[in-house]
Amino acid sequence: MRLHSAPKSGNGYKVRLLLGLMGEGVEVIDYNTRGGETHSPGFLGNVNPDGRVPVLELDDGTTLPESGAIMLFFAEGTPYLPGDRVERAQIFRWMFFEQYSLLLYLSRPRLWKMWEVEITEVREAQLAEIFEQGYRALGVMERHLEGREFFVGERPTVADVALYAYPRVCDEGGYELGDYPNVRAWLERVEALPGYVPPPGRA
Ligand SMILES: N[C@@H](CCC(=O)N[C@@H](CS)C(=O)NCC(=O)O)C(=O)O
Repeated sequence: MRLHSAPKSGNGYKVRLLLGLMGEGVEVIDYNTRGGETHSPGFLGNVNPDGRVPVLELDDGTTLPESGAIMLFFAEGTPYLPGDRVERAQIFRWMFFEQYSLLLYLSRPRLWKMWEVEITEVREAQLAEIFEQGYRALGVMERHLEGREFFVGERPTVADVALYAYPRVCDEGGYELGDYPNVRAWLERVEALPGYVPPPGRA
């Protein structure tokens, strides 16, 4: 199996973190997403028609894009994805929340900083909206974590791994977590798990 990824990809990091926590590893092939490598005809035709990483390539050549799908593939049959129907549905709920309400808002300011994108007036206005939505999503997590150690049940699941990646590096885009003590305590709880792997470029 091979994981197609990119060095600074938060979505690729989610998969590497889950594998680390599970005591497993995978061969990683890194692309230069900024240079457009994931939009070459070869990549679009053979790896992912969406032009994005991560993509898991199975030994028989089957390709599986989307960090959530890849994590569910690896977590099946482990404590990271329990068998109980309600617990599973709650895990999916948080993974869908991460993709729709959190990911883009937390990743975009970081990406623009990393790529030194010029902040025009239009982008300035977009950033204000992005930060508003990003802090709203962090507020949802903060409220849910009140009195809880992890997002679903009493122990870490694939939902925690999915939700962890972008809040952990959102300071690189200018977010501050000072008003989110439950989120900060939960980040530290994840960091204390055996097999924890730090995000790219962070100790
Ligand atoms: N929903 C996808 C998002 C994947 C995604 O946005 N990947 C970024 C890297 S973190 C990418 O490949 N960007 C390159 C591009 O969009 O051209 C997932 O969770 O895997």
